[in-house]
Amino acid sequence: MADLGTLEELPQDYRDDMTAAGVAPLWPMMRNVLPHGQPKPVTKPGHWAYDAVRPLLLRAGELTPVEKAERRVLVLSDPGRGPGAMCATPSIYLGMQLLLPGETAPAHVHTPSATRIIVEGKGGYTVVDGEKLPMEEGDLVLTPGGDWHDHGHEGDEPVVWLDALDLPLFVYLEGSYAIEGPLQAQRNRPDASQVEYLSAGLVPSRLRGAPRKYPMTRFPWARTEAALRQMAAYGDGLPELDYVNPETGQDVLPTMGFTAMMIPAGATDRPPVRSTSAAFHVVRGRGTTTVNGEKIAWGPKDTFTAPVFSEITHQAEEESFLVRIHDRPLQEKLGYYEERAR
Ligand code: 1HN
Repeated sequence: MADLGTLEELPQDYRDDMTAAGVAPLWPMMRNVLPHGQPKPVTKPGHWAYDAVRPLLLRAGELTPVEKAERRVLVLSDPGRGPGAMCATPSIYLGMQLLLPGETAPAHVHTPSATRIIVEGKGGYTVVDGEKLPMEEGDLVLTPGGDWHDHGHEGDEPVVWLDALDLPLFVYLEGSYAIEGPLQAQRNRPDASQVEYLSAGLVPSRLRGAPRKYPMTRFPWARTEAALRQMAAYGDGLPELDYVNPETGQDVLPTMGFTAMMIPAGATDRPPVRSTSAAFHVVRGRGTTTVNGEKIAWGPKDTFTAPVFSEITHQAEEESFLVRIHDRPLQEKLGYYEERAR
């Protein structure tokens, strides 16, 4: 391996002249941006126990009216970047959002894509481009970049969901912005998961060739769980299901991917090392995950994260259902997604 030297080895007058000219030598900094063998992530594993976050979120509900907050959210900050970091991994932003009965969160549209996994409460809904999407525990709801969305609440208890956005990428690219607008008129019909895409393997015939870019923006949990259970009963290995666009079979969003996992009580999952970063949301269950030797003991509704290239081992104490949020779609588009055997 070449010894690339240090900045300090260079004469001070040369360093001053470079600074004045707005240039810098690459060689002393080369390994910072191109480490050997695999990346050296700044990101550290994070764990947000729902029991700890929930009271803080409810307090936000007392302190800050939704009209003032636009979105009432507590951001889950990557421990490697410290408090206030607007990301949980380099590509994934996570936040816990609270909506109280009768509240509405105003309509806006933005460049990043947003997704929700519903954590607790009944009666919440999101309107995405005029389509009203009911939010039930464990549902995955998409608001793809460029789609108008507002939230509402017709129930009588707090509704909480986990937001996952590809916001950090857009911030890095200086491409993140929003436009505000009036609440949307809602089409008076059930969402596409209950009509056109009610059944896996069936798509509406007359739309062939001209479907919406994001035809299905709600994935009801009940179906996901039923499918996982059937795979556990009749499939090989631990059941995992990827969420896909029913018209294309491709990932549901350009940069973020979602994988539902079931780990039976007592089972261990030891996936390959992946080049992706990941966030895990526990829909139900209890267990332990080690991320690069660091132990995370999780329970229902908790969220935890793993940096890129992590060695991850999950052990379920109880029958557990997790959703893994990752950036494989982005990495595949960039051409560097990789898995390494352990
Ligand atoms: C956003 O639009 C929502 O629509 C939630 O609920 C969280 C975080 C950053 C930027 C936009 C929402 C967000 C967000």
